[in-house]
Amino acid sequence: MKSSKPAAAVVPAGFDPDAAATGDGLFGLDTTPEHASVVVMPIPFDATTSYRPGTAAGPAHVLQASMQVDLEDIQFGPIWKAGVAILPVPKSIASLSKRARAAAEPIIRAGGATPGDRSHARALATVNAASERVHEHVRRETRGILDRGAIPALLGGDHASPFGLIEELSKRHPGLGILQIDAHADLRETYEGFTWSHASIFHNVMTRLPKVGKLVQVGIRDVGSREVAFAKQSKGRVQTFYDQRLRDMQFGGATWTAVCKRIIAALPKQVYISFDIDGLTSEHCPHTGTPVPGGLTFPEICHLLELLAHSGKRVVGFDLCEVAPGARGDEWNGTVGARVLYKLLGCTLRSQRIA
Ligand SMILES: [Mn+2]
Repeated sequence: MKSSKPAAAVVPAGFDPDAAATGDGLFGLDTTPEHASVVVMPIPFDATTSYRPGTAAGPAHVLQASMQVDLEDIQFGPIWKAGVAILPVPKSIASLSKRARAAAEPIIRAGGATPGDRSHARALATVNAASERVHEHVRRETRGILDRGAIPALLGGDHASPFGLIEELSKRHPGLGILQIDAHADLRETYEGFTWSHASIFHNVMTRLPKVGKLVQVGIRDVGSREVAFAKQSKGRVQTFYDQRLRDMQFGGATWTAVCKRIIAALPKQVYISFDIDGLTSEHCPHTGTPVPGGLTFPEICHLLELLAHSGKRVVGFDLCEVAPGARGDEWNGTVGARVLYKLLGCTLRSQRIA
């Protein structure tokens, strides 16, 4: 186990953070992964998004939009100086996603796999095997990043993509807490027959990863009865702050600061953030897989992240998932996603006293 800080980021001589982006890395920087404090893994995988696919294009979309993000951050300062890099978008995962998606399509159209249907069974096996290959890829990349002493982050892809990252981090930080920002609980045992559905990520995490200490869910506003029961039966290991209940606290006079402090108090010392873009209000993510009315605004999220960064908790990694480009190249989701990504980086680095 290593916890050494990475070598100081190498800022290219003459780099002007206020000029138009010239590098082709994240946020127009040209920091290499070897010199970065945070390394982002792009995972262009989206086999099971049931309502509207497209998040496989998320990493490229966010990367492109990130060129327009101004680098001085009002909350977290010059985040970029800590060294932020993204790995190349893996073509093997992109083509795996296409094949898995093609296999999943008839099942999604049918509203789920029919028990006893042989072609469905074959398709499920194909999709499940593809998902496991993604997890193996993510585990391997995560180990490489952690062994260099850097902080791992993941840019999805659908919300099933970060399973391998959470697994590796929970091994190194037993008792790890997860802060999940999401419209959906993602606690379904399986969804439409897929073991690794985006709607099952936290059921898989909480049942397969015993070293994860706690899941704190925020912004949830679309759940099934078995998901509610699963959270209730978890004896406090899953704590859900439903979107409506957050609003009720505010309608009753609680400030957003007070609400955020309650959320942060529910987390253990070591924290992983899993950010599904649909946790935000749908005007922030009109093209995401499954938008739901209600949700958090961008300034509310920024306030939560800033309080978390200064709370004494330590953010050890994060993911941002379900960002999808719109039809005809609409860039809005990418624009929001790139800014959320910069804030997540700022929160993480500040919590570790790096930025
Ligand atoms: Mn989700």
